Amino acid sequence: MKVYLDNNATTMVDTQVKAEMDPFFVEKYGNPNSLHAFAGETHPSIKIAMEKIYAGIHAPKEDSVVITSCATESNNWVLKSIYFQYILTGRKNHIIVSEVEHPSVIATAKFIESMGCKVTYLPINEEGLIEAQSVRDVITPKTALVSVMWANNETGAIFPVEEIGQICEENKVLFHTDAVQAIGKTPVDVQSFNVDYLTFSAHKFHGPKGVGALYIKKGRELTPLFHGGSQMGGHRSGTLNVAGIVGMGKAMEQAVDALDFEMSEIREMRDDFEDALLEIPDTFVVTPRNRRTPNTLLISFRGIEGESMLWDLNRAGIGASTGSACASEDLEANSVMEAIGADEDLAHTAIRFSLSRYTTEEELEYTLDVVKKAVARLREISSSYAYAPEGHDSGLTTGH
Ligand code: 7TS
Repeated sequence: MKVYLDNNATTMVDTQVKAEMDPFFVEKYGNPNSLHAFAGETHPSIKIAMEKIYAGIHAPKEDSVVITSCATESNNWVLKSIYFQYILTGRKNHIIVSEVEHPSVIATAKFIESMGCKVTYLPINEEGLIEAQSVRDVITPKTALVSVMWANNETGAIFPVEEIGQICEENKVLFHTDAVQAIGKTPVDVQSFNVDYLTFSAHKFHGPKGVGALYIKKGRELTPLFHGGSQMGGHRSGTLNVAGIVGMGKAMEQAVDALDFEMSEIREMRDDFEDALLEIPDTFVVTPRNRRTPNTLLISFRGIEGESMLWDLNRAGIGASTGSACASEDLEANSVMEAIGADEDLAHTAIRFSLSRYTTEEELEYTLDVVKKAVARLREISSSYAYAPEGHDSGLTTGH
C-alpha cells in the first residue's frame, strides 16, 4: 500500500485540474500578451481562471491578485518591497514577523535585518499559538509591516489574523499574511478582515507546482521584484504561465467547493486517527485540535527520533514528514517544537501527518498499524526512552 500523508508539503494535482491545463502546452501555446489569433486562444482562459482565483478569496475587482512562481516569491516580494519603500528610505525602521513563519519569510526577514531593518520575532505560546496581544506589545510608530501566517505548516495552528489585522489597522501598519496552509482548509475572505497582502500557492491545494500568488489590496503598491515587460500590470514581469494559471483557477474553484468536506469529513478522519495514536503511551500533541487546520497533526512519540520513524513509515510505503521538507536536509529539531520550549529530546520526535481530501479511512488504519509497530520496535532499541524517568514531565499536554 502507498499512503501519502505529506499534503502540507505538496499535493497531488487533481485530474480535472490537469485536464484543464493540458490544452495549453501543445494545442494552445500563444503568448496571451501577443496581438494575433494564437494569443486569442489563451487570453480568455487566463481571464476565466483569474476570476475563479479572485472569487476564491473574495477579492474585489479593484484589488490585485498577482500571479508569481510560488509562495516563496510572494513572501520575498512583500518583505523586500517593504524594505525598499519604507526602510531604505528611512520612513520606518521595523517589521514584525512570527518566529514560526515559513523560511521564505524568516530568511527574508533575516536578510533585510542584515541590511539595517529592525525585526521583532513574535513568540508562540506553549500551545503553539500566537497571542494577538503580543503584536500590540511590540508595534511602534516606526513599524512598517506585520507578517504573520494564517495557519502554520508544521502544527496546523491557526493564528488570529483577524485580531492582528485589526491591531495593524489601528496603528496604521501594513499587514501581510501567508495563507498557503489556509486555502481550502478554512474560509478565506479578504474582505472580512483587514489585510493588505496575502500569499498563496497552487500546489498546496491540488493545483500545479510553480504557480503562486499575492493578493494586494487597492492602493497598497509594491516595488516589483521582477522588472521587465510589464506583464501583470507591471507588478510582475515575465511571460504568463498560462497552463499554471488555468490550473490554479480550477484548483481554487475545487478547493472552495470542497471546503465543507475538508472541515467536516477530513477533520473527523484526522481526529479519529489522532485519538488512536494518542492511545500509544508517551505521545504528545501540542496544539488543541479546534485551533488547527482540519488536515494536520504534529505528534511526538517520546524516545523516538523523528527520522527513524520516517524511515519505518517510508519502508511501509507511507510518506509523512518531520516538519518542513524545505529544511529536511539537516537533522535539526522541529522548529515549532523548539519554539514552544519542548525539551531537546521531544523536539526531535515530532512527526507531521497531513491529510487531503483524497486520504481514505483504509490508508489511515494501515498507517496506524505501521506506526504502532514502529513505536514498539524503536522504543525497544531507544536508549533515551529506556532511561527516561517514569512519569517524566514533558511540559506538554496532549491536545484535544
Ligand atoms: N509558506 C508556507 C506556510 C508553506 O507551508 C510553504 C511550503 C511555503 C510558504 C512555500 O511554498 P512554495 O509555493 O514556495 O513552495 N511548505 C512546505 C512544508 O511545510 N513542507 O514542505 C514545504
